[in-house]
Amino acid sequence: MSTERRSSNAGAFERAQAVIPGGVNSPVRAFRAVGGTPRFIRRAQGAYLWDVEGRRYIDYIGSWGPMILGHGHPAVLDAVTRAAREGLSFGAPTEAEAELAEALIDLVPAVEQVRLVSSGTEAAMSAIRLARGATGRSLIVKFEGCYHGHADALLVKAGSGLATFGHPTSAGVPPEVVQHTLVLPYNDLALLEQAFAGRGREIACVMIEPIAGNMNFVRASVPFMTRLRQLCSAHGALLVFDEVMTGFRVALGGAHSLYAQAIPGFRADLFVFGKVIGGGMPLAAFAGPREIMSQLAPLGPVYQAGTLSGNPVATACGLATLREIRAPGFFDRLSQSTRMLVRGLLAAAQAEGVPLAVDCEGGMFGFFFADSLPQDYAAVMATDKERFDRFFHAMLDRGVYLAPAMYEAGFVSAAHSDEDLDATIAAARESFALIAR
Ligand code: HOZ
Repeated sequence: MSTERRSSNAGAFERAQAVIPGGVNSPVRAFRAVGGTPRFIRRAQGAYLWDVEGRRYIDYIGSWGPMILGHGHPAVLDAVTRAAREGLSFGAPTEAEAELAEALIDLVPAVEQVRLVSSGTEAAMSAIRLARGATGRSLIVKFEGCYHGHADALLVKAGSGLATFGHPTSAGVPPEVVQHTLVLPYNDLALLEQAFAGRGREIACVMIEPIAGNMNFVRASVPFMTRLRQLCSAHGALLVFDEVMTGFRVALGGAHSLYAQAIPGFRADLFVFGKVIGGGMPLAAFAGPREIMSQLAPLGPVYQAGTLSGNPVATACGLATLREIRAPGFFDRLSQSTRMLVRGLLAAAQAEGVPLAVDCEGGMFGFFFADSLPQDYAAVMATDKERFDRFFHAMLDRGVYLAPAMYEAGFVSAAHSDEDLDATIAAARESFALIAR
């Protein structure tokens, strides 16, 4: 293998494709939705990524959400290296795990106990098992376009990579495994009412991305969430908030804090967290009230385990990240940056006569080539994909790294400076001009 071949994106992709299916270890990285060659990343610092060809990009993926402080934050690196020197993994409990659980409980008051795991998939899968164990029921409800990781029972009409590939349900998931999964359209009150009227007593839980980041950026409306909570309570079903993307990202208390502000007495039952709580290391969690969480082994009959769960290096990384985002004014500044970005994108699109709809919350944003914001998966799929794909490549050519599919949210970090945002908006203006033709 020549050095020259290894130091081009095309060469790196060719090499990877020979030994890794599709050349990637997670399908959305392969640029299949937008076409072209994925950038192979060599290093990252602050708001930037550098590929193997030495090109710099302003990064709006942030490892799909975790890098809220930007890359290589000194306090995080320091905590990680200190922890690594003490030991990489013990397979035994540590005090830091309780410290991280305490931090989560402090930030999300609806949570009383936390179990740490290694990925969002594992957390969502475990939350479903817990909900089924705690209620003695089998049926779970999810929404079209929401993606809760790749556990079999949840891989039905999902967003993210499954939307990209036009196969919303994966092969290899036997019908018997998903016979207990009911999928409803997002934000559709009438069908929600109908599902509960018909099968309410069978429903163990309803899992929802409160702001769906796996079909770009679609909020559950307040009336929808209000009624969902009422129906779950009335029928003894648990409401599970999947905050893998939104947790500690759209606000310090996650999306839950936004709905709790908007809906008097609102409280989800179980939570799924990931991304920001690991700060870029493999760490996720599921959490809820003591009464439900105590159904888990070793206390209760619901089994769940993991060799690397609560890994000391990942835990140190998560703790250091949470410490930083709790600094006074952190979310005000982050939200201001994100708003500046989306307003700039909108103005640039309008200046070039390109229809664009934008939304954001905290450090997470979405934009659609459409006249208005979609409310469900079908509407997201009806937005202008061809325009998105051309825009994506025009931005990439100008050194801006957006998610390579119109089904994904974008992320701003604390490391994005006003100059970075201005440069992005300038690149967008040129890109909109190009695609307007
Ligand atoms: N949920 C993320 C994308 N929407 C995960 C990234 C991945 O699938 O690689």
